Amino acid sequence: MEEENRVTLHGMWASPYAKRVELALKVKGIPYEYVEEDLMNKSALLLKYNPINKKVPILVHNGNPICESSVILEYIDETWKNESPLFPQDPYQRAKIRFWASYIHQVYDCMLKVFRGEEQDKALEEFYAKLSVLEDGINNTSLGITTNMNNIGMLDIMIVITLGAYKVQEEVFGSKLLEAEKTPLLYSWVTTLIELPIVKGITPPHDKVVSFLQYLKNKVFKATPHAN
Ligand SMILES: N[C@@H](CCC(=O)N[C@@H](CS)C(=O)NCC(=O)O)C(=O)O
Repeated sequence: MEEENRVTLHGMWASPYAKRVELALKVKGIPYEYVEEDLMNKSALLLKYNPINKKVPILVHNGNPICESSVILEYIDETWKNESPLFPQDPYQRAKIRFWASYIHQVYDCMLKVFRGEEQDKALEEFYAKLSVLEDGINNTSLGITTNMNNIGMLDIMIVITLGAYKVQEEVFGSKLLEAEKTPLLYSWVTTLIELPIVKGITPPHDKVVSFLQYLKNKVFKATPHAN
């Protein structure tokens, strides 16, 4: 790796936020070093680079740390302007993508509530309602969601990291999350994305994810039911 264009990603293998960044780096073809962080015992570098939130992901580019996954994704797109743009050029189209990216993030937050098991029926209802809005967004081109797998963009990254592990999540948490009958376009979008080699390349092994989610369910979520 050239010294003047050195890229390091500090992540944690199960972190969806870090996975968003990892996928963006792969889509852009940017060589990088990966540093796996132990979040129970944060490294001196993690604390130095992200003293405010003390979280991963952190991208370090030529010694400069960039924190917060959405900020990092925009930084990557603005810095490596190659033929694989994550965002469109036009400001209005960019604004729409940002809007839906933040909406997909809300879907993720809602899914976490389902996993935590608090007011689960209400949380599931809210989750399905959000998926249905996304389905309408895909169906209606003027709303700005496009699902063109030839060029993976910001929304592809957001949706595949949020819903791509739906089968494992359904297995561990026991709630149906994604169904072809209810949201066919969304289902087809997600299931097409998870089969792409670039996505498979960043997907952790099934059994490892099952064990991790079981640990979250039985130890972490039970101990801290209302944390974010
Ligand atoms: N808003 C942040 C969230 C990042 C985040 O929550 N990272 C988690 C891992 S999934 C973390 O580092 N947690 C450590 C901690 O909370 O102490 C982003 O988008 O990057």
